[in-house]
Parts: sequence; structure tokens; C-alpha cells
Amino acid sequence: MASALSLSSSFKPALLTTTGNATLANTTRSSSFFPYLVGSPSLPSVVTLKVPRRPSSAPVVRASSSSSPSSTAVAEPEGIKITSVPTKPIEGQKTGTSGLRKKVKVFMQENYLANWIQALFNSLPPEDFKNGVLVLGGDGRFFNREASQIIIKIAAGNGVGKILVGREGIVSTPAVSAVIRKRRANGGFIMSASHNPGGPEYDWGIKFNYNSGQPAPESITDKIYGNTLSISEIKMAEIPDVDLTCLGVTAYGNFSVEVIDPVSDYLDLMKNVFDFQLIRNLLCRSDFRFIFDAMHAVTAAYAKPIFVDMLGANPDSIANGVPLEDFGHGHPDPNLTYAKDLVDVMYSENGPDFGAASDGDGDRNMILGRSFFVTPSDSVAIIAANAQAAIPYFRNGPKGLARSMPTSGALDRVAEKLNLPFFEVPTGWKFFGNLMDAGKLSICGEESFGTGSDHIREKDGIWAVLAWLSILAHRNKDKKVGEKLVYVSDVVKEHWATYGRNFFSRYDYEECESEGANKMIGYLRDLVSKSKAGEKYGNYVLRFADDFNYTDPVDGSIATKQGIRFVFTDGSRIIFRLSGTGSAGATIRIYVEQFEPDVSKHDMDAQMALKPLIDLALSISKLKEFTGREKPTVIT
Ligand code: VG1
Ligand code: CO
Repeated sequence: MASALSLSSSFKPALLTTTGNATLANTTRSSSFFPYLVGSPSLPSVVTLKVPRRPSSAPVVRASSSSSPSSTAVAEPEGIKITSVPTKPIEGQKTGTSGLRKKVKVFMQENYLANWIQALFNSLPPEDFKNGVLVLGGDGRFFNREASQIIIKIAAGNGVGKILVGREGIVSTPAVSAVIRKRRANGGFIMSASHNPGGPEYDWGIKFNYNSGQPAPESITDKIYGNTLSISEIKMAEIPDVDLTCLGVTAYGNFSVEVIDPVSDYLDLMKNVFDFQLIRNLLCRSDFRFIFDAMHAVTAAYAKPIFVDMLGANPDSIANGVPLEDFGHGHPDPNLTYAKDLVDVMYSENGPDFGAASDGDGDRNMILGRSFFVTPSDSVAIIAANAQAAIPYFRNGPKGLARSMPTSGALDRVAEKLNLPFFEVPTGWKFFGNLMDAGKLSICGEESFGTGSDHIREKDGIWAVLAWLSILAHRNKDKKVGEKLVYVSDVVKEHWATYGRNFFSRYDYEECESEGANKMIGYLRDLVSKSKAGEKYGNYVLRFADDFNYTDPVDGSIATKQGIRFVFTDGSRIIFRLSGTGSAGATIRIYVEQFEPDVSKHDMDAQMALKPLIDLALSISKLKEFTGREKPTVIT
């Protein structure tokens, strides 16, 4: 059975973690993996951390992007030949929390991707794409090359005017959102299964974002799913595969493809949001040591141009700084389990002062200080509390704050103190977009390592790192070399002293049998429907229990069944959800939270502080009975 890695701000890296399809061995390393930290002068500019390996991959089967031989030419508008490829509906193409994710082998089946892309064009109003501009990006994972060509041909076949595609098909999720907004595109595709592992045996995925850069709302994704069930033809343009290695425009009649630099629009935006000189002053200090783990994922394309070239970080401070199709056999999820190499370095003797990592598609972030982990729920609260002072974009103060329902209430306390509008939305970034468009929301976050603002309409890993660097740079700007600096742990502890600490933890049970997991959720729903305020659960008294529903305050749309909550009279919460991003079986997430105003208890280990609630969660849900699982796969 899997053993779990337990984390908290006073977490000590240890253990071996096993998940459904990846075995992560304990590796011993020290700050010598970042040689510049111990002063070695002549080292390569890209440091490769010793990443735990997955078992080796099966042979690779390449998909063809050319149209089927049975297809017929139906039209030749504007000089390109459009072919109608007959197809049949394929079951199971329902979008989850963020895009459609399946095993690569599923996506490689004939017409699997093509059906979904065509269903999308069948779902959009024609004025949203005909002769319009769409962006195409991705995280560089296996199958993106073939997928790019399929998507380009179907877009052309459906009358799109222009595709802006990143060089080698690479553009991070936040950068796609930035490009859509800057170039006033109609929308964009992101070829990524985000934090899920990549390679021939692992996952592939596709997300579609709309014209303000936000993930497509459920009204659209539901339509796409409906259309995948009745689809009969795919419209493909007969154009050659586009060379994605060189920047520039290629025209095919009235349709054109522009290969763009994945970094420049995004970098311009970051320069407008942050004070780069302030951050540079911090990163160039001889007494401040920074490291960033790109996990061989998409931020590997961004880290050097931004942190090193623009902000003066030491070139050796970037680890795993080359994007790879299989993320170097790693699991590109920046948490304490899957970014364990970084965690070990940060917890080593003489570790660096600041460490961060980002996920497959660059929208998540993990922030660490020396021997200190910042929970994402605390991180967004701390960024919100310090934004006005440290980040030029927020010089007039944030307009409003928001978090996803399972995220801890730390942000609520900041909103209250700053007297700002506050919103609680379901899990998934798509629920923040309307509030931002309506000017009600500036800074928001999710407990799942997602933090961001209304500079775009996605969570943004590098933005979060720059926000933290800005806070530290601001706090240390008058410190002379040799004076004690304000570190990450100081900022967090000060925050707790001011606002109180919301102890928070999430338990993930990955790849459970779907049947047991669904039964457990059914059982909990039943329990909720019978529950009454005032009932005793151990030492806790129930305030209410429900299945979270959300009505969007801007467009009135309703999302139901977004997570089962047990909320107690002292503010403690237990939440149960099924993940909507997995590609096999069911992943159960349990979230527990308890508020602690007493400063003398703030240094407690989160697992210790939360033990009674965790035990209660396990007994309320009968998790072991329903799933057979003794222990979670990941604890955050
Ligand atoms: C998870 C997270 C959620 C996040 C989503 C997409 O969803 O919990 O907060 O928005 O992933 O993140 P779920 O349904 O598995 O709990 V990303 O970086 O994968 O696009
Ligand atoms: Co992601």
C-alpha cells in the first residue's frame, strides 16, 4: 500500500511515495544539485535535478495527421481544398475540471482528437471563429506535434482566418491567455494534461479558452460534449504540415499560420505588472539565493528568459530547465511529493532562501522558503495582503478577492480586514473569469497550487513566483548586505500573527476503483440530506452540511454538486470531492481546515493540529470500507 508524504510548514522531507502509476523513490541529495549554492564557478547553465524515474516507456506509435483516404473534397473556398472526412461519435469525450484528459493512446485512436475539435467548432457561434484568430499552445508533451497539425487543419477547414501558434507548439496556459487578450484573438487551444504525467503511456489533454482568455464556460463544454455524440463529419483543410520550428507567417489562400515566440507577449505583460528593477535588486544580492524547478515542463521555456536574462538570477538557479516530451519521466506537479528533489534541496543544511516550481502547463506554483513550505491557501492570502505595497499593478489596491470552495479561509480574513468584496466559487479557474470581466475581482487562488490575478484569465505559476519575489524584494529593499533579511518564513509567520492561522491539509486517494468512490459520495450525499444543525460529531458541533452549489453573480449560471461540506460551529470544515482531472479510475480528495487564533500554537505541525478532524473525516466517510484504501497517495 502506498505510504504518504506528510507536509506542513514544519515538514521534514522523508519517505517513499507510491502512486497508481508512478513510483517515486527516495533520493538523497543536497545543495550540491544546485552547485552555485556552494560557490562552484564553472557549471552548465541548466542544472538537471536527479528526478525520480517512472518505469521505462512502451514503443511509440505515431499518429497520422493526414485525412482519411475515404474522405471527399467538398469545397475549395479561398484557394484551399476542404475535405469532409466521415466519422462516428466516440463515447466519453466529456470535459472535466479543466479540459478533456485521457491517456495518450486514447487520443491517438482514429479521429478521437479530430472529433472533439470538430465538435467544438460545431458548438461555437460562427461569428466566434469564422475568419477569426485562434491561438494554439501547449506544454511540449508527447503527441503535441501531431496534435498541432490536426488542430490547424480542422481550424482551417472550418473557416478560421489565422492561427497563432507557439514555436514548437509551446505556449504555457497563462501565456495563451495573455496572447488571446493582447492580440484580441477569438480564443485558443492548449495542448496539455497540465500536472498529469506525459509520454506514450501517460496522459494527453486539450483545453479551450474563450476571447477574454478564460477557460470555456460549462455552457460551451456541455455543448461540445453533446456534439461529440452526434458528429458525422470532420472538415479538414488539405494543406501541408506547417513547419513550427521557425518564427513567421505562412499563408494558404485566405488562411494563415503565424509561428510566434512563446515568451515575448507574456514577458511584456509581466514587465507591466511587476517592478522588474526591484526584483532584480533582490536576485542580484550576494546574500540571497534563489532556485526555480521547471520540472522539464513548459516553464523551462520561460525560466531563463525571465529569471536569468531579465532579472539577473544566476543561470545555475534553474533546474530541469529544458522542456521534454515526457518531463524527464517525472510527474510535473509542483507539490511536496512530486517536486521532492526541490523540497530536499530547500530543506537541506545551507539550503537556498527561496525555491519555487511550476507544473506541466505553467499555471501552478509551489513556493518554499528555507526549510519552509507555504501552503497555496496561505500564499494567495499573503499575496493579497501585500499586493498594494509591493506590486505596481495593484497600486490602487485589489478590487476584490476570491477562492475556490475547498481553499482555506485565510483569504477571507484578508478581504475582511481590507474591506474588499469576496467570493467563494467552485473548484476550477473558469469560475473566476466572469467576476474579473465584471471588475469585481483582482486576486484569487485555489488550494491546488493555483494563484493568479485579473492580469489574465488563468492561474499563473511564474506570476506567483514574481509576486513572492516582489514581496521579499520590497521588504528587503533597504537592507545592507550582511544585515538579517526578511525571509519567506518571516513573512508567513507575521501574517499568521496578524490574521490567525488556518491549518489546512488535503488528502488525495488517486486512482481508486470508480464504483467504490461513487458509492462513498452517494453515501455522503445521503448523510448530508439527513443531517441537522447542532448534531455532535466527536468534539465538533455541526453548523451545516451540504453539497456546494454556486450561482454566478454575473450571468446567473448555476453549478451544482461541487463538493460535500461539513461545516462546524467553530469554523472547522471537512470537504469531500471527486477529482475532475484524472484519466483513469476515480481520485477522491478530502480537505480539512481549522482556524487557530492563538499565536503560541502557530508553529504546530499541520498534521498534528488537524489529526482529530482527519480522523473524523475518515470515519464519517467510511473511506476505507468503500475503497479499501489504508492511506492516501499524496498529502498536502
Ligand atoms: C484540480 C484542482 C483544481 C484545478 C484543476 C486544474 O482539479 O483541484 O483546483 O483547477 O485541477 O488544474 P480536480 O478536479 O482534479 O480536483 V490544472 O493545473 O491541471 O489545469
Ligand atoms: Co496546470
